[in-house]
Amino acid sequence: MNPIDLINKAKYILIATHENPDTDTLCCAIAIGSMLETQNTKYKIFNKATKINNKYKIFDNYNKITNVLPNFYDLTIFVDCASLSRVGVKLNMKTNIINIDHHESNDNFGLVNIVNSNAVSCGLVVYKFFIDNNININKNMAGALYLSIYDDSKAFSKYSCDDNIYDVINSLTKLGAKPNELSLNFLQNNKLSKYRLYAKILNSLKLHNEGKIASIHIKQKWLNQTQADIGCCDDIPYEILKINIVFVVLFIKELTNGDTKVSIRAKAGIDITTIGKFFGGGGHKSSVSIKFKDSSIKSIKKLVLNKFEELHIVYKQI
Ligand SMILES: [Mn+2]
Repeated sequence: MNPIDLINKAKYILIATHENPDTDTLCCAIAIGSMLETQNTKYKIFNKATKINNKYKIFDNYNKITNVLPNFYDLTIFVDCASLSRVGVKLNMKTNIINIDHHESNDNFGLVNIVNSNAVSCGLVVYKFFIDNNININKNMAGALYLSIYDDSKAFSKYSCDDNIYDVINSLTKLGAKPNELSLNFLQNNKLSKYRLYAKILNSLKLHNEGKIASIHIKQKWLNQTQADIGCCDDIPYEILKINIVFVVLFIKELTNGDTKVSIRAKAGIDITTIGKFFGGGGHKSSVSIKFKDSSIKSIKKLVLNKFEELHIVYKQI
């Protein structure tokens, strides 16, 4: 099945992004939305969140992002979602589905699956989709793809960045992405509340296994105290990984519904996929996320640390 045919014959398209959105999922959706706009196709970008960071206002079609599902849509394009459930709500599954992603754990849930687990960002997969199908990339699309690649590659610092990424970035800047403008409007535009929360998270830092594993956490009450959003410090595990003795970081978050999420990040060369799989989570080789139906940070931390010990992940791989 050709994805372009599916897009052309659709009357209303829903672009679905994942829960607790990051820049990759939102910017991929913005880029695809821009493409639909140029061909006058009706669409909305769905995200479960009630509030989307207004940094994304720099994109023309920011107002297409909504947490209200349209009454009718006949095609759903998922971006940066390893599974249907990543969206966080039940969507109309009677539509055709195009699944565009880069997660190793993607279960190919679409009618069409455009999945490349070697890509450091879903933005790279979307870029290739545009190029392969001779889709014109305008300034809005180029800027969005630039940011999605910049953010998911952690500023081109991840081990999985290959030299192709620089060719793509070069081409995106030629197509109108302006790194300096984007950096001023997007990267240097954080709220003060982020740093209030950052300080609390840094204070929670504990080292385990002679410092090879570090853990940090967020408590719900800190979000109230600082008025910060839960996702605004998602870059902090990468900061902790910069500590020379640390190889793995556990970032434990109390969620509003009483569940707990553990995001695990590892230095290049350490494969933590087995930990993710064991606890029913998903992700990539060096980054997995797991949800627990339990709100005790202490007991969950112990559970995960014991599993690391049992599987000898850190010791065997260093
Ligand atoms: Mn991604």
